[in-house]
Parts: sequence; C-alpha cells; structure tokens
Amino acid sequence: MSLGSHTNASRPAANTGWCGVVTKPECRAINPNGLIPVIDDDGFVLCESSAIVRYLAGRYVEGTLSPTDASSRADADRWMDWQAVSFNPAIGPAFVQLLRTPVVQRDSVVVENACLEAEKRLAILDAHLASHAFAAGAAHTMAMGDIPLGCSIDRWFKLPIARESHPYVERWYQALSARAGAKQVVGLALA
Ligand SMILES: N[C@@H](CCC(=O)N[C@@H](CS)C(=O)NCC(=O)O)C(=O)O
Repeated sequence: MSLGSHTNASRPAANTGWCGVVTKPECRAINPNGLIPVIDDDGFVLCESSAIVRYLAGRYVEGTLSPTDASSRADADRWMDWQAVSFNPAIGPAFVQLLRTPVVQRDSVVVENACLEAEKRLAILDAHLASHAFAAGAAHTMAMGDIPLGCSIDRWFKLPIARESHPYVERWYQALSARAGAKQVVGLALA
C-alpha cells in the first residue's frame, strides 16, 4: 500500500502532514484544494493520490508496479479509477458521518445507505478477486492498481460498521497487509 516503501527512492515523498494541517497556508500553497496527500519529490510538487501513485511507480518502479504493456497498464488504471469514482464515493458519506460528524448530528440513514452502496461494489471486487490473486498485476504480483484500492479497503475494514462477508476481498487484503510497504498503513487508526 505505501508506495514509497516499494520504490528505491531515497525520499520518495515529503507528505505535508496528516489531517488537521490542510487548512494551513503552507499546505494551501502547494495544494490549493486543501487536501492531502501532496508530495514534493525533489521539487516536483504533485497532488491527487492516484496521480501520485502513477508518478512514483512510473519514476521509481517502471515495469513492476507500473506495468509497461498496454493491457496490464490499463488494468491497473481501471482499479485505480474504480476506487476513486465508484467505491470511495459510495462509502465516503459513512466515513464523514462516523469520523467527521459530532455524535449528536450523525444521521444513521446516511451511514446505512452508504454501507449498502459499498457492499454492492464490494461484491463486484470480491467476484473479481475470486479468480485473481490481486486486483491488478500478474498471477503472483500486485501492481499499482492495488495500492489506492488497498488503502480504501483498509479504511472500510476500520470503520465501526457491520460488514458482509467478502472472502476474496479479505484474502487479498491480508496478502496486501503482509507486505512490508503496507505495514505502516494498516497500523494506522482512522483519523
Ligand atoms: N481526490 C483527492 C482526495 C483527497 C482527500 O479527500 N483527502 C482527504 C483525506 S483522505 C483530506 O485531505 N481531507 C481533509 C482532512 O481530513 O482534514 C485525492 O485522491 O488525493
């Protein structure tokens, strides 16, 4: 999951920090969207998480996490886009309610609907993973398409919600979590 640990970059990414710093002027100066992540890689400043993953993989691990053949590359792109435009928007309202909204203002219907939508999408991912070791990549090797998706699923597992069983998603998540680069991500509490 954490791409920096998979690259040979000595300092692959200087993160601006963590939640709570995004409104500071120094963060706004390098990402006017006021969001993390944003990296400064030897003077090259870049925001948008999927663009960051594509950049780091392309610059530091071209040919492995960043596939060079067109179909493998497109497959990695597909899962990066899917988590950004399908899974994250589905589960996002639950995250906002449970992590960003004071308890007295929370709307349980919003959480319930978000979980229902997320479960529909997880069924799609589970069906894919039933016949693939990783969402993207070759038989025994993940590709960059697994990284943002893995982060999203990590967040889903940590939300205080009821979850349906998705055995192939769970198997894939365990495999990702065991990788050295993922340990710093799975060890983090939601914030
Ligand atoms: N499309 C952006 C979304 C970034 C985003 O939503 N970042 C969240 C954290 S995951 C954020 O900075 N929220 C402000 C906060 O948590 O204070 C990307 O993929 O980088």
